[in-house]
Formats: sequence, C-alpha cells, structure tokens
Amino acid sequence: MPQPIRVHTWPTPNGHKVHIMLEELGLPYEVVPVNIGQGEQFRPEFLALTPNHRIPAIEDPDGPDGQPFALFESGAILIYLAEKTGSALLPAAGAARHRCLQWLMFQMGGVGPMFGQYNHFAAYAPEKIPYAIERYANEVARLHRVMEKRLAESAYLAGPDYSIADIATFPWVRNPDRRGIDLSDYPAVKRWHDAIAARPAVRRGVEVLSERQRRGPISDTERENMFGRTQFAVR
Ligand SMILES: N[C@@H](CCC(=O)N[C@@H](CS)C(=O)NCC(=O)O)C(=O)O
Repeated sequence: MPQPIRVHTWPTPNGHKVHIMLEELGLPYEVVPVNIGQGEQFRPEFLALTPNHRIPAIEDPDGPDGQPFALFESGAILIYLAEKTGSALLPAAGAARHRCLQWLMFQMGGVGPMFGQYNHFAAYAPEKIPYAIERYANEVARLHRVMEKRLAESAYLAGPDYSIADIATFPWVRNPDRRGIDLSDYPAVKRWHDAIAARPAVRRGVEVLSERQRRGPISDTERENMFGRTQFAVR
C-alpha cells in the first residue's frame, strides 16, 4: 500500500482540481486543511512548501527517486500525479499530449485568473467598480465562448477523452450563477459540465472539506488575510 500523499488544501476550485485528480487515480491521500480566510497560508510550515502561500500544495513521501517531494501550483500537481501513475489522463506523447497541456495552460493562464478577478470585483471588493466588474464579466463570457466552440467539436477539451485539462477547468465552470453565467447559453459546455459532474470521483472530490466552505458575506478577518495588509506583508 503506497503511503498517502499529503494535500494542503481548502475547498476552492484550485483545491478541488487536486481532490478530483486523487479520487480519479484512486491514490491514498491525507487532507491537511489550510484555512485561507483565517491566515493559515502564512504559517511557517506552509510557507516552507510554497513561498507563494497559495493552496494547493502536496507532499509525496514517495516522490521521484523514492525521495520525499513537495510541489505547488495546481497545474504542475496534475501533471506530476498523472506522470507518477502513468495515467492516460495526460497522454504519454505526441500531439495528444501537447493538446492536453495547451488546454491545461488555457485554464491556468486564462480561466482561473480571469474568473478569480471577476469573483473579486463582483463579490469581495469593498467598492463596486463598474469598469472592473464589466471587464472581468466580459472575459468570463468570452472564455465561455472559447470553450463552447471547442466543446461543440470535441467531447472533452483536449480531444475525445477526459483529461487533466478537464479536471483543471471543471471546478471553475461549476456554480456558474456565481459568475453571472447561465449554462443554457452554452449548450456544449453544459453537456461537458454535466458529464463530468456525474463522475463518481468528481462527486467525491468536490465534497472534500465542503463542510468548511465559506458561506455568507466575507468577514473583516477574511478580507484582511486575503486582500489586506497580511496578504501583502513583506515575507
Ligand atoms: N495558480 C495557483 C493559484 C492558487 C490560488 O489562487 N489559491 C487560492 C485559493 S483558490 C489561495 O490559496 N489563496 C490564498 C490567499 O489568497 O492568500 C494554482 O493554480 O495553484
């Protein structure tokens, strides 16, 4: 029995990518909650794993060459876990592999940051700045149109098969109403979303730490830790 991978995480889209991946692979893992609203991402033991103080990060006791290995950045973690297990969730070579990495990068560099900024300005910013809200709402809609075009011609983002590109993107397309999106306007994205949401591993993955999910308006402490002086302190 392999030793469990420790996942330092929180129930957010970037955390759920890794929970879903571990569930899909059937790897044993141990969840180490990092409450980002309460500032636990700034604890020395977490900063030792990632100077970027963002979840998710993993510690694999059985890393490359059998040595303990720590890794942050959700996209890098998905690639690592696929390669560690030889999983077809990342095609081994050729055009299929590059296409998968292309759509993974599209998520990491586009969907994640843009949707995240939309959430920030629409839900968390203390003042409502119409220009910022409109800019990111436009980006969210544009990125949905890109996915719609792709998924109208392909079952999954990288091609005919489910891959780490879908695992990275799905948690950000979930709960579309939070971004002012009605998935019935994007029928191919909806078909893809519903197929992925029905996978047993995905259902289990998005439940990880769900009881700790933030509900209701953001508190002053949470605002301070995520967007205030604590966040931007020189470390
Ligand atoms: N590019 C990073 C982004 C990670 C990220 O933004 N994590 C957020 C939660 S989804 C976080 O830890 N925030 C803590 C903070 O803002 O202090 C990844 O994909 O791993």
